Amino acid sequence: MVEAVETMDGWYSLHDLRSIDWNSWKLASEAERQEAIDGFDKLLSKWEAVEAEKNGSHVLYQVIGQKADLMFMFLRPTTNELTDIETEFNKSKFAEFLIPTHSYVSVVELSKYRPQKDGVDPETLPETQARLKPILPKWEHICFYPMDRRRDGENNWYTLEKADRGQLLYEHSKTGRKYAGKVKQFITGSMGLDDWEWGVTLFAHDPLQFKKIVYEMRFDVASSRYAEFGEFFVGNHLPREAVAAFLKI
Ligand code: 76R
Repeated sequence: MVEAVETMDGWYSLHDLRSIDWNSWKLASEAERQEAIDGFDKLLSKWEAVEAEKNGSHVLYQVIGQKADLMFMFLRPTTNELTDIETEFNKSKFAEFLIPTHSYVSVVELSKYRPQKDGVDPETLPETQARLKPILPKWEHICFYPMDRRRDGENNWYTLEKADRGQLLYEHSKTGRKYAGKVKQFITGSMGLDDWEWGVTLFAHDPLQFKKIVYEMRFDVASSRYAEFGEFFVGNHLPREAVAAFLKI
């Protein structure tokens, strides 16, 4: 039996994707639409206040293509707070015009593959805590997809020794670091929480950088031999101030 790796786990994460029912939105009265927009703005302000207090974080993106229209990513200390957000949102006027299309539950994860420096537990470091409880960037573009580590005959991540997995992830991280300032990544673990093993959420100023990093990483052994990928969702940032104009009929 090979050794697992200890993970450091931070805030719980919910990716929540919705489509807008544009027909019923158009058929609604001006007053109803305004009520929906105002209520949504209130919710966004409430979530912004939580973020300002560093008790969580969230982002909102407009999804490209037909998989959804809106993608939220919420981070909170507990899963109860995530269901509270969902329930309050579902009861809102705006939600009457939304169709849930996809969701993903996970938790911000860092792993302890690297040997401890000077006997200091990395989890106690303020920089680790900041990465486990991050304020999500509001960069122009987002890319979200789930992935698994392969367990197929010779290509089984889960029968590799820990040191070998650590080495492959170190090499993977060298590719990742080439994209410093261009791509920001958040790895959320979802074993026991959702259908895949990890969620990958990337932020970029230029969406082409998603294609470049994912393409380049396909050649890292950690991905070429040991990764399986799910559906991709890509979007453009939708700031609170732009929501009313986006919804205007
Ligand atoms: O601890 C760290 O964050 C630094 C080293 C590092 C680890 C341990 C790291 C760095 N990653 C790690 C773990 Mn990653 N990462 C992905 C994807 O599309 C693909 O081929 C893979 C999807 C991307 C794009 C990406 C980007 N990484 C992981 C894990 C957990 C593995 C496990 O435990 O088995 C997954 C699933 C995963 C997947 N990674 C980086 C990046 C980038 C950009 C970096 C550099 C971050 C930086 O140092 O700034």
